Amino acid sequence: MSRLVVVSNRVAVPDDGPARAGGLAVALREALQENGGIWFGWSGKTAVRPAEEPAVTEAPPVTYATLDLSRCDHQEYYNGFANRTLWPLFHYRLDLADFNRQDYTGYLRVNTHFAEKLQPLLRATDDIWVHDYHLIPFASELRRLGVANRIGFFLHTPFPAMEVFLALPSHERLARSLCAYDVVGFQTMNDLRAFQDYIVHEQGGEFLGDNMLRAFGRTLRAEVYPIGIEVEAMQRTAAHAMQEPAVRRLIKHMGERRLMIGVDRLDYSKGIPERFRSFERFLEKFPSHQGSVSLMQIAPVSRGEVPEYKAIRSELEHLAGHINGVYGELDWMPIRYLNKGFPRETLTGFYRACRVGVVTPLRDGMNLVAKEYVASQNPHEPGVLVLSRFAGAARELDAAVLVNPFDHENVADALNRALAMSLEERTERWEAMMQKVHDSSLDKWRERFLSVLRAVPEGGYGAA
Ligand code: GDG
Repeated sequence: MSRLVVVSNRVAVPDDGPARAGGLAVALREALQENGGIWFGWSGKTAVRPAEEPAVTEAPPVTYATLDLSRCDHQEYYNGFANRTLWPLFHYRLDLADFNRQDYTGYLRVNTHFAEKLQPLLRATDDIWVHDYHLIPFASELRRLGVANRIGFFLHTPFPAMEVFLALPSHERLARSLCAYDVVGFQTMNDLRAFQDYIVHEQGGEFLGDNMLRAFGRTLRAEVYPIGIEVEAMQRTAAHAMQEPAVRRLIKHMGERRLMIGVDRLDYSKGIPERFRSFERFLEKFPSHQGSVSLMQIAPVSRGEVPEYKAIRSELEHLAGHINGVYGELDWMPIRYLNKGFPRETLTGFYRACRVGVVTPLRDGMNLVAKEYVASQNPHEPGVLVLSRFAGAARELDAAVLVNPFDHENVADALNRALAMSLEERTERWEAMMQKVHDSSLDKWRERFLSVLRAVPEGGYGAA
């Protein structure tokens, strides 16, 4: 079997400690361990004068190779084009997208540099798997350097509707770069259709059937691979986690009162302010829940240097303060807003202890929290998932209580309905969702993608 080379913006180097390795990192590491390979990408560090060559950590059969970024590259590539242009645009936030040519140049520069540094480490038979919007041009840069290996790409975010993508001044260049891959994976059918639509209607590409596309002189496979979680591990952890001190403290403190939980990186795509407003409407509309139901929102800070992320942080502090000030009592606070992260085990215990999981992003590629909440439930007394129809996860988890996160009235009603739901209905919905969570587990996602990538004919589909 050929080696695997994983390329992602951040690399989960084992030396960084177990805390950083989320489910995805573990799954990718396992794939690398099976056949040996390289995990290549940014170290997460900036330097005034970054070393020319990658720092290498050997953990046979896996090699971790990382590069530092200069401050300017970090600003233009990461904080700039990736997180202030592509991220908002791919999440339908044209109002927040900043189209700055200098950032775009920095984005291309880093992709070129990374490709040049990976190329000497490659063997002709390696299969290369590139992840996410930071690295869209990576394959075209490798191709320019003569790399003819199989290269796959998975987009973790949504791919926006054609009219939105067209607003990007560099849309054609990025689409051309996507077509330099042999396999392009999306989270949902919606994303795949948006991509096909753009390729066929804007670029005159051809849909060949069987998920094959021909455009920009290349033939590629574009398909849906919904990402998942490590289901069994999560179920086991959640059952044990009820004994965790933090979880016991929470349960003891809550007594007879009931909790709803939201867990999100502090990001405007996650709809947290809208969620708080809906929760306020819920308290106003159903006053019997005042004093007896709280929303616990865990929101570790992310991308703190990007101005829009600073703005949402202060908006949330203001909103939580306002709602707690208006509705709070001496012995009850409606919103528990925690601006920090928790260990994974504690988090699964929190999921299990909370009657309602509130996952209401305005737009999300998949949203793993939705699947984690479901997998963490006690099978004899499962909680209810309230899920945004704009999360990729809603395509599979249609047995959740689906909501429109922009409609506070709708979400308030759904929260009330979730609390009132009979055990029978909760169990029925939970079983249906568990089935879906199993069907698209993280292992299955990885295996499906890699088996399709490995089936690409030598020299690519064009050569077949
Ligand atoms: C991108 C796409 C897609 C959160 N707080 C804590 C913590 N987390 C973990 C969750 C979950 C992960 O972070 C977040 O995953 P999501 O899927 O919800 O969201 P993104 O970070 O935006 O991820 C998304 C995903 O890629 C995968 O393809 O689903 O659509 O945007 O696993 O549990 N983990 C710990 N403590 C916390 O406080 N330990």
